[in-house]
Amino acid sequence: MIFDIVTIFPDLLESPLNEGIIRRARETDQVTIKIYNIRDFAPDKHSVTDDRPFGGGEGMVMKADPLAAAVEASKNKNGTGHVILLSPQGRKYTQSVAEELQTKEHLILVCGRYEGVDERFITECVDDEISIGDYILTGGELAAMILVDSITRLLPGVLGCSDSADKDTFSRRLLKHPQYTRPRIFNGVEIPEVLLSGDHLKIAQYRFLESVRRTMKRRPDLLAAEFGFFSKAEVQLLKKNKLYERIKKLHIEQ
Ligand code: 9D3
Repeated sequence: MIFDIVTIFPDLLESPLNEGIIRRARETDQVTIKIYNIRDFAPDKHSVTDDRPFGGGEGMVMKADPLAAAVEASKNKNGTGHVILLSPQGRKYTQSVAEELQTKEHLILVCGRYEGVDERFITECVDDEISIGDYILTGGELAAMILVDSITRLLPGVLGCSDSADKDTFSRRLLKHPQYTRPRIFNGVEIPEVLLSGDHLKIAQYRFLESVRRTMKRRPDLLAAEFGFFSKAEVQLLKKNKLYERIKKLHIEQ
């Protein structure tokens, strides 16, 4: 997978891309990441990348021509690329969007700044516009990092078996159950006794129920969507713990 990132703040991206799993994926050539400084593609001698909006108003708008030239440069080296503008006006980023983008060979991530970018850059050069959620950032750089991070970990061979928990029979799209490690007592608080029982079925059932309870409390939307996807054994366990009817109600209400 090739990620090309187009930004006016290349330094902002250096260290997050040079640590941990992303660093290892780069070192083993599972991903190639190149950063393009928009300033280098500004035609005038002062490297101007923004200007005042036609029609007046607050703030500055990113100029179309330097952005287009930077995107062209990233394409020339690698053939084609799927051009994504990170912007508050984009479609909302989710795990299923990450899975969709993982199938592309070359992503060009364009980070907006200021009040926005010239609309003609979007209509002429951009294939896809993405927002990471309903909160206000100062620019698209951190959003681009979130795409790189979440897509890289999906690539075959990037994660070891450490992520196998994702495929746990008893986990799916529920929130993770609480976890504990040594010491057995912290601040006078003991760990749940069942975890010391050595009874693997009982432990799996305890964890499943804790996941369901936590998801019910914090993310009822996720739990409602899971209704109908529980196994026979899970349904039995949920009924025994008076959770089944509550989840059914959530599902109907949603
Ligand atoms: C103060 C200007 N805002 C008016 C309400 C508009 C605005 C312009 C540019 C708000 C944020 C930004 C910078 N944000 C991004 O470039 C961005 C972003 C975001 O702010 N939230 C969620 N996802 C993204 S992706 C890019």
